[in-house]
Amino acid sequence: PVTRSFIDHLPKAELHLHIEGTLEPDLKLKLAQRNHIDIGQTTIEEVQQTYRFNDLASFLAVYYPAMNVLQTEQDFYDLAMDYLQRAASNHVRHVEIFFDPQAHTSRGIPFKTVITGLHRATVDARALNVDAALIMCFLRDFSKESARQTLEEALPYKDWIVGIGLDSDEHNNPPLKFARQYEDAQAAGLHITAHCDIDQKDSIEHIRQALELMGVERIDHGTNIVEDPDLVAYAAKQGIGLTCCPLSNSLVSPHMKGEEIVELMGKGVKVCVNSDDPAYFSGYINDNYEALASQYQLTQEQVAQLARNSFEVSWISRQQKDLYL
Ligand code: ES4
Ligand code: ZN
Repeated sequence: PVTRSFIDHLPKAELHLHIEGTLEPDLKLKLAQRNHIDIGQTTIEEVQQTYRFNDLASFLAVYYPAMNVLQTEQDFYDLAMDYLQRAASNHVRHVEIFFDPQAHTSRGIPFKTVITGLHRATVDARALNVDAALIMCFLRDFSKESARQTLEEALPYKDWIVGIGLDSDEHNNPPLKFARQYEDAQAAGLHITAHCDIDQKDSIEHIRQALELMGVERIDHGTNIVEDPDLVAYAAKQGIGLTCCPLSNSLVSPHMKGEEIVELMGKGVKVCVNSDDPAYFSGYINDNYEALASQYQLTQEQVAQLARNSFEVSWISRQQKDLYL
């Protein structure tokens, strides 16, 4: 049996974490007050009562409007710093943080405000013994023209960004929609990953496009790959990372997909465990490890393998990986 203490003390990397999804009810209320924004709730309990979702769409409908409280550079700094402190206490040694610039620029917040605040937090995180990098995501339900414009705005800051991701509503928004932007980002030296959420229409086709046609290095979620043995073999051979999120899975589907995670690990696919949107999905990274390990009776060796995988598929140098492993 795996104890919580074993999980707590295991050094780990977190590779699937939306910074906007770390907005806890107390910070949401504090920022609403600071920025004179009426969010319709005034207590933590009232905010928590809005967190009722049963699928991706109902979650995203609560998630995006809440971001209105984020207005200033300091707001983005405070958001990221609150998360990074929790990451440190979860023994996260390296984190690659997703952010959604279009969720902010589309409501009039300058790109520079967002990235400057987040970047300043990643610098200050070094004092917490957390190495932090940023992954810029395109909103896949926005146009490819909007993605192109966002990439253009980001390129002057490319030294502050380690890679590109794809998130939000997957329905009828395949990875290939952004093939050109992914090529351009790669040409600029950025790593690439994409969400293929669990149990979506066309899951396998989206995973195939992302892996075989676009050459992504990781898939975020992506556990539906088990349905296609050829793709599983390809992922194992290429060292593709799957960034799984058990508690997130269990909130948008009946399962945390533990059987799939264990099966993929057994087939040599580099799966790892992450928290996705921890303020909304009731748990940070160690809670995700604990839920998975207890519900599926993982061994200590399997849990340690998941943590090793998280460093292996991270976007740090081989030399830096060897320091953690
Ligand atoms: C997300 Cl669970 C999930 N799926 C797609 N996009 C997202 N953004 C934040 N969480
Ligand atoms: Zn996600």
